[in-house]
Amino acid sequence: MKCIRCKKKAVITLKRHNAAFCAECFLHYYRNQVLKNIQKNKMFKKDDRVLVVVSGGKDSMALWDVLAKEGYNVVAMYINLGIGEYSNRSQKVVENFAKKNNLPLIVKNIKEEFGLDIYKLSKTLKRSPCSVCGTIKRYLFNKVAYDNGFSVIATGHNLDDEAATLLGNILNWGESYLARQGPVLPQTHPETYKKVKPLYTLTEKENMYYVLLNKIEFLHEECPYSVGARSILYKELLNELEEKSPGTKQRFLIGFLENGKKHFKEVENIELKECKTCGHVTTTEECSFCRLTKVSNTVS
Ligand code: Q46
Ligand code: ZN
Repeated sequence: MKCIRCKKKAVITLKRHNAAFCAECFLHYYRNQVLKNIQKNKMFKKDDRVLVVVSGGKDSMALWDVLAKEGYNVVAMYINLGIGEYSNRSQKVVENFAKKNNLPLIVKNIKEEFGLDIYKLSKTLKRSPCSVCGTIKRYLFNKVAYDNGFSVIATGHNLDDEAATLLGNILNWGESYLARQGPVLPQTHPETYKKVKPLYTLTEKENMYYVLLNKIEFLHEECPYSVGARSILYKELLNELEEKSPGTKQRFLIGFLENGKKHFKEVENIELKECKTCGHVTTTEECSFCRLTKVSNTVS
């Protein structure tokens, strides 16, 4: 098969676009997609300070690399979640990349800095590790953005992630979630941040090709707590559909964003206040991060 752009031998086929590319033209297509997503959705400009959340996985590593190469003003942030060797290995990957490319990186360690243990907290509170982890990550992203004067937070969510989230939200008729789902989550308060997903039209596979072609080191293993997650089941189901009908995921997500989303409204108007302990913005008297820290002090 020939590359649709330069007619040289193709090495990558993208069935959903009915296209094939050589390595060079694939990278051109990839960069164009990212730049188009940023501009079309007014995510950020060249002079905005962007905090890029990185985990060491292929998606966030691809995002970090492409934004840095395109000249955006990015600083990466990595959180060591204290999940055994998985966390240590991912931290190494991220630190190596920053060092090799001379890029700024902020590292937070939830055990060492805050005494938080996701496993212990999830057992004590009878909550899933991912729900505890989500609370901690959301808080720290906002805190780091606030303390360091960033204007936007970017994450490596891809088309597969977004389509799986959409399927989950539809199966549960999560009206508020559906109203909010999209590549840009606007800022709702001076202390919360605009959150953007520049890779939302690119698949996991395309991100994988990007890191492989650029010889970017990444962590191949997934977080051990992701095993059995509902989102993985949704991804598998969507992959089956995609296999039989290429383009399904893209039609599902983009069709929703363009035609479906407008029919959903945020149900409640949440009032934001200051946490009585840390002063950061929250919906309750004390924010969930400070409550976790207190529980953690009683169990350790
Ligand atoms: S890191 Fe955290 Fe994920 Fe691991 S514990 Fe769950 S939420 S699966 S993106
Ligand atoms: Zn607080």
